[in-house]
This record gives sequence, C-alpha cells and structure tokens, in this order.
Amino acid sequence: MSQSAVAYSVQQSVASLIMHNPPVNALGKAVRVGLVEGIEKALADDAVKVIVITSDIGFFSGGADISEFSTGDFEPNLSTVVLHAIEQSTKPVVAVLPGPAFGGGLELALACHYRITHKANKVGLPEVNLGILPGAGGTQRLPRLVPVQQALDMVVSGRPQSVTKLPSVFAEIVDSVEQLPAATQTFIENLDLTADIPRTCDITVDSASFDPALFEQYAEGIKKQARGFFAPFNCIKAVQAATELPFPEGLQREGELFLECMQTSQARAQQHFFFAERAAGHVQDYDKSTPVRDIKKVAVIGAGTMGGGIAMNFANAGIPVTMLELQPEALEKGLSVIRGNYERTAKKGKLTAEDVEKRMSLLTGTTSYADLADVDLVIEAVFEKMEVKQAVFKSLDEVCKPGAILATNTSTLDINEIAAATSRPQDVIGLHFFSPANVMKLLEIVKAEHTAPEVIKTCMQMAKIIRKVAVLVGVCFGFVGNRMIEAYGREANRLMLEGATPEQVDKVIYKFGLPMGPFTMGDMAGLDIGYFVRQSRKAFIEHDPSYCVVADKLVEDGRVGLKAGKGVYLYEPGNRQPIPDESVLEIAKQEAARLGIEQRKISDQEILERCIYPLINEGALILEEGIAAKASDIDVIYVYGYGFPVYRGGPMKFADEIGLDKVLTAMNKYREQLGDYGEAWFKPAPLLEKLAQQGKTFN
Ligand code: 3H9
Repeated sequence: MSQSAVAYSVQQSVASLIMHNPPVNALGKAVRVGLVEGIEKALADDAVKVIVITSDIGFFSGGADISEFSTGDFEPNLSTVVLHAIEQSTKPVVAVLPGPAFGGGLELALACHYRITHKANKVGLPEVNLGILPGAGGTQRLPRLVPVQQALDMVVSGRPQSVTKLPSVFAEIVDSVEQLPAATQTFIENLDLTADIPRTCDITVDSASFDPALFEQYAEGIKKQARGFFAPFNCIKAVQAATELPFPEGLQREGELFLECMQTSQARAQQHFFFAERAAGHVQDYDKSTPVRDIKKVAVIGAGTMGGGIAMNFANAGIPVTMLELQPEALEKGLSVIRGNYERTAKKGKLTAEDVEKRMSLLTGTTSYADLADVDLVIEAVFEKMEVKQAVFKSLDEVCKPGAILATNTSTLDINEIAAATSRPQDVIGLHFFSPANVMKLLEIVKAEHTAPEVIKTCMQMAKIIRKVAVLVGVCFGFVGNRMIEAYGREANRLMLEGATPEQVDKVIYKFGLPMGPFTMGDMAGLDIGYFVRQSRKAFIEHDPSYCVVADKLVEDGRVGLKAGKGVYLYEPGNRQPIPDESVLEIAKQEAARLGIEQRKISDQEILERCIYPLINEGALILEEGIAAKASDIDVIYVYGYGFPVYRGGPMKFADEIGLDKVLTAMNKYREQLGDYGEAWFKPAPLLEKLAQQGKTFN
C-alpha cells in the first residue's frame, strides 16, 4: 500500500501530521488535503492537546507543487484554506523542521504557532525566481516576525537564509538534527496550554521600526539588477502592504499581486525554466545501471585564459589539476593569472587567504605529457585548429592510462575527427566551457559518434561537482549555442548594411533583456575571433556576398574590438564604454552601395525579429537533426551561456509564448522582402512550419 502524503498519528496527547511527498515534500493537492484533514481530526479529538507538523524526509517542504500551477487547480487553497485552518487552530500547532523549508513550505511553518529546527537548516522564499511572489501569506507573516528590511531582502532576492539569521522566527534552534525529537518533546511538555496561542497574524508591524521611504528606495536600488523583471517589484508592494494593512486585507492584497504575477508570460517562462534546468539532467544516453568512472585527478592542456578558467573549476571543487603547457614561461604566466584571480576574489572578501593557498596547492604545472599518465580526465584547451588538437590527442592517447576520459574544449571543430586521432574514440568527448570558464554556469557536453555512455554519464555527474549546469548535445559546427548565435550575429551585421546603426541594434537587444547587444558583445569578445571562423568557413558563406563584410573590413583595418581600443565602437583607454563612430557607418554605407543594398530606416521591431527569429529557426533545425534532445535544453544553453533573459524562458520558450505561427509568418515575410538574402537565410525550418501549422509549441 502506498504511504499517504500526510500520515496522522496520536501519541500522548500529541497529534503528529507527518508529510511524506518525496523528493521535496512539494505541497501538492494530496498534501494540502492531508493537512486540512489532519487539523480537523486533531481538533475533533479531545485527547489531543498539541499538534505537530513535520516531515519524515530530508526536506520540511520545497513549497507549492510548481507542476500544478499550469493545471489551475489550487483547491484546497494553500493560503485561505490550509494555512488559515492551521493558524486559527484552537490547539497549539508546532512546526518541526528537520530540513529546508522553501516558498509555501516556509509559509506553512510561519502559519504554525511555534517553529523548532536545528542550526544547519536553511529556509527561504524563492518564489521570485519563478516569476511570482510568496502567495500563501509569506509576504504578510514574515515582516511580522523579522525586521522589515530583512523580510524584503528574503522575498525580493529569493535567497535562502541560515535559520541562525532568523532567531525571532524560531521558538528553538537546536545544535543538530538528531536533537530535534527530544527537543520537541521537551518543548511540548513545557508548553503552557492555558496561555493565549501566539498567531503571527495578530502581530502588528511596528511602524517606528523602519523608514517609510524604505520601499521606494528599495525599488530604486534593485532597478538595475532586476531590469526587465516584473515580480521583484510586486514583491516589494506585497511586503509594503504588510506594514500598512491589517492582516486580512494584507493577505488579500498579496493574493492580488500574486495573481498579477502568475498571469504574466514571465511567470510561465521562469517556471518553464525551473523544470528545463532540471530536465537537462535527464538524458536517454545512459541509465541507472551505467557505471561511472572516478574523477580524482584532472589535467588541463593549455594554461591560457580558457585553460586557466577550466582548471579553477576543479581546484575550487577540491580536485587536483595538472596544467600542461609546452613553454615554461606560458605555464608560469597561466598559474600567476590564476593566483591573481583568486587574490582579487579574496580582496572582495569572498575567499580567505587560506582558501587561496589551498586552491593554488591543488594546481601543479608541467611541460611534459609523461606527467599525465595517472589522470582520470584531461581537458584540452589549445588553439582552435584541427591539426593542433589532433596532435594533442595523439600524445594523450600515448601517455594516458586506459579508461582516462579525453575531452576537448573545442567550440567549433568536429569531435569525431579529433577522436579519430586516438585509438580510443569511446573515451573522447567535448566539454565546451563558456568564457570566463570559472564563472559561466553552462557546460555543453558534446557526445561524439563513439563516445561511451559511461563517459557521458561521468561527465554529466562531474559537471554537478564543479557546479555547472550541463546540457548534452551532439556534434555539428558550433554545437547548439554557437551555431545559433551565428544567425544572430549575421543578421545584426546585415542590418547595419541596410541602414541600422550599431547603437540602435544594441539598444533593441538590450531592451529585449540581453546584458548587451551583438556589437558591444563582438567588440568585447574580439572581432578577430569571428573573422578567423569566417575565414575557415568560406564555403558556408560564399553564396552571400554581404556576409559580415563590415566586420571583415574592420578587422582588416586592425579594429579588432575593445582590446585594440577600437572595433565597431571606439573606446577610451581603460574605459569599456562604447563610443559610436561615424566612420563605421560610412564603411557600411560604402559597402551597401557596392553590394546594391539600399539603406533605409529600420524599425526596432524589425531589428528584434530579424536578430531573434533566425536564431530560433536554427534552434528548430538543431532539434530536427537531434543535435539537442529537447527544446528546453536549448533554452538552458541560452540563458546560462548567452545571457538570454530568464524571464523569457530561453529562445524556444519565447517563440512558444509569442506563437509559432507568428514566428513563421515573420520568417516568410523577410524571406520575401529580402530577395536573394532572404531566400538564403530566412527559409523556415520544417519543424517550425509543422508545429506552427498544427498549433503546437516547441516545449
Ligand atoms: C510556492 O511555494 C508558491 C506559494 O508561495 C504560493 C502558492 C499558492 N514543485 O532541484 P532538485 C522537483 S512556489 C514541484 O533537483 P535539489 C524537481 O523538479 C514554490 N516539483 O533537487 C526535481 O524533479 P525531477 C516555491 C519540485 O535537492 C526534484 O523535485 N519553492 C519542486 O537540488 C528534485 O529537485 C521553490 O521555488 C516544487 N516546489 O533542490 C523551490 N521543488 O527529479 C523550488 C523541486 O523530476 N525547488 N521539485 O527533475 C528548489 O529550489 C529545489 O528543487 C530544492 C531541492 C532546493 C527544493
């Protein structure tokens, strides 16, 4: 018989409601029903004097069941029915938290009359990350228990807090989870059952305890970091309501603000993204029985920016890394850059001097391949040229022990060809880190034709250890992320030829929500990178004489971007602020005339559609080809690797939200409008056509 979601038992006048809904005790319908029934039973039983709500799994509760949101079935309502019944109980209710309480889980605890937990526990209200706000009284009860500023910080940032930072929330915080049962028993024995029951809703927020200007200032303060987001500002309004309105009205206001958020496409996008991120970890290429190899020692080939960043990930996770460079000076330089990085982090107070030394001690340098004989994983991060990479892999094949995983960090090259340079293609895989590799969360794991399932599984698990979000993809030029970005960069460049200014294009994209537009990004990365790729892919672009011609000219003039003080924009020494340059517009004008392209005023809407829709279209081709297993994987890659706004859910979710029929119509419109160019680049992917015609979505 399956265990019920809330087990009810009575022992020595204490009724226990034990939630059991693995993996995180989400407050789905069964749990909500179980809690209400439990409270009713306990109230009806004269033998019961005290009620305990707790859990028998690692979590107290991870909050409302997010997968139920799309069903619209909220009955019995968590806030107005379940938590109301708990708070209004005429018998004291004690929440005992053996593990974390998030979102609705913490709201449940706050509606109880007493809370007990242990020092190592954490709680939080992360709803803002789902595009909503705490909608079960969290914004009303928390400011009644902790200083208003602290409540605001928790609700608006969504960050979990150590329970030790919230002493006023808990009746008792014991040293360890093992002490909880005994501490609970003693606490209950000592309860004065004749005393008034302390209900959070009866507390009034002391208006003298905060500055009334706080809310406006807070909204102003988060304007930059929360740019484009809707929910954080509603979070502030909800907390403000707790300070201005009696509890019932405040709760009603919270409900209105919650609903307002829930109805936005941002909420749908962010909730999609929550599941997308987790779904990326569910892959078909292996199963539970697939073995995993130990990764206890790693080597990185190449101590440049990329190699150094990759190595730091492992040192940060306590895994020793050998860095190989053939030139001792390059090795020295690489190691000193890493030290400099750590020391800068320490200066900001995020690492101690001891941490720096510990991490540096895990990094050793070598100039000899022979020193890699005993490593479990090697990641190559050398110059992006097939012959160079193949030579490295040949050497690795000669020295590495059997079973060592041989990975390449290539961003464009064919991993099957690299694998063919070895006698063990089953051990070869792509680990495509994004720059700066020690910061960016994304890791594209690229399986080649012969990569063994256990190698894939080991790398997927290893990604978690080094705190990356891994997405498994297949081999093609640029894999998923860079293959799609090519379409976006190409279109930005073409728009400049047609008469848009770089500032206009960058502004449109920035307003859409990316951290910067394509021209600012290109200058920052270095225009020579794209130039080099174009040189090696002439066949791919030869049918389009307009392909990035302005960018090519700039690079040939030495204008390679920020590092040269000039690229598409100009830069003053030591300043990253782009300065528009008329001479670039002049080049665009001349090139347009040479190519017979008539310059015109281009609307912001056209710029947005022409940059984003071809990117989505490429995503559709990638799905059709099986390079990505699911649309949500592409979304994860774009949010974590390219700064696509999470409140749009990623490019494929964005397309779903606006409607695939609209994307298809626009693709066809530009295909017609742009003549040969349109024919070359705006042909809708068959999958887009099919789904649009069927009224379906990518996700
Ligand atoms: C809310 O409470 C609204 C209320 O204010 C108002 C309501 C009226 N629902 O992350 P993991 C699944 S909104 C459904 O890998 P971890 C997750 O998808 C909620 N499913 O584990 C995954 O499934 P799968 C506010 C959920 O240990 C599995 O559980 N709460 C939920 O690394 C394991 O998850 C939040 O925003 C859920 N609430 O991290 C907290 N939570 O195995 C959201 C998890 O099929 N959750 N799942 O892929 C989290 O932040 C993390 O999951 C948590 C555990 C920290 C709890």
